Amino acid sequence: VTALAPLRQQMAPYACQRRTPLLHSNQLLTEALETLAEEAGFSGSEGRSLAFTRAASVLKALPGRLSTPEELGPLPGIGEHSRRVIQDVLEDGVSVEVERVKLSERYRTMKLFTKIFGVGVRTASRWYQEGLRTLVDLQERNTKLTRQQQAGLRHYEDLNTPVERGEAESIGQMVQEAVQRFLPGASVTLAGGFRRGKPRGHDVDLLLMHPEAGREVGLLSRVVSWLDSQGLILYQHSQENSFTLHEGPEAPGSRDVLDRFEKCFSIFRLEVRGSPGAARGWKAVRVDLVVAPVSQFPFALLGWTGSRHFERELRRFAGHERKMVLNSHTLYDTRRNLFLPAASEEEIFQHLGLEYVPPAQRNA
Ligand code: DCP
Ligand code: MG
Repeated sequence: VTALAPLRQQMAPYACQRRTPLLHSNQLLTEALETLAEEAGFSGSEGRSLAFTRAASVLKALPGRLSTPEELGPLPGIGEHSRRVIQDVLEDGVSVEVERVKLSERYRTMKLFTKIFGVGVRTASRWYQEGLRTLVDLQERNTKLTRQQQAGLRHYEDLNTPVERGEAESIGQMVQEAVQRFLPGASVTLAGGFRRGKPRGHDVDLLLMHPEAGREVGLLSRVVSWLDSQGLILYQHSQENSFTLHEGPEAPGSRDVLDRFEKCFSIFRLEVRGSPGAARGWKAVRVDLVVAPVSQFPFALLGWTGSRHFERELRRFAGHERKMVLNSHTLYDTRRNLFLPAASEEEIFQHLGLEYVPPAQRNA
């Protein structure tokens, strides 16, 4: 009962105060809780979803395997419902509630639809309500699809086949070569899950920047046009930079947008040998290209490395504990009314009064 006790006592309340490795000892439990988090998200219950995500995240930071519910003790961030699920899985190997969710028509359909590039919970939910159940239904009933969703449907299988690290690295290299053609000295950084050490992921997140301020302007459209002319791009839509300090520190964090960097959401055509897609010789891969001005780069890197829960917790910690506004562009101190510049991720953690957490330990 006491095996985990000493370390449990050190469990800090915010995920950004903890070290969360990629591999941990409570996979069965976190999968169950994350299924419920996902299902709550599908139902629009953001609060419930967050509670399950938090509980799962705490378990990921435990130093060992939980074997009895008692070992949990008064661990922070694990509510009543999550405890019940944990107890069920520990005692019976499964949670009846989770198994029921996984089998439910609604959950399965929502999962199928939200796995289409460009389809969020709201659209999937509407389709479900309209009686649509399969990808074939979407085609047969002539469901209105955006250009993005059409591409998502066309490449559904490839885009739901994990991207391997090697594939992410070759795409990074392709982009690096294109970048060098137009702006020598610019850099391409692999962010997202791969930077946290994940061996595979759902997409490739790349940050572009140049060490001299302003030189990055105009780079992305040239790079994308060139890659396109080489037949390497199957789909893309770009978004202009819309960040300005004059909007005030809150603007970039507004609900509807993740950040305001110039970026390109794309699907690359990646040559592959060996499965999958081997027969065809190529595979469709989701790639996000993001351009960060050098002064914002550490914030962009921190924001795009994730995990999503780690990011959410960083921002919550900054706001509640420090009265600061953190986003992927800047850090603003509302007590002193000033922006806190940073030349590295380490400096951002310092400003926040947090111990530095390296990317491999941000798998919250
Ligand atoms: N991100 C975020 N909020 C979003 C989208 C992205 O905070 N709405 C940040 C955190 C993510 C990172 O950007 O870790 C990349 O987003 P992904 O959705 O690609 O997530 P990962 O790269 O972590 O996972 P995967 O392996 O599935 O790509
Ligand atoms: Mg990613």
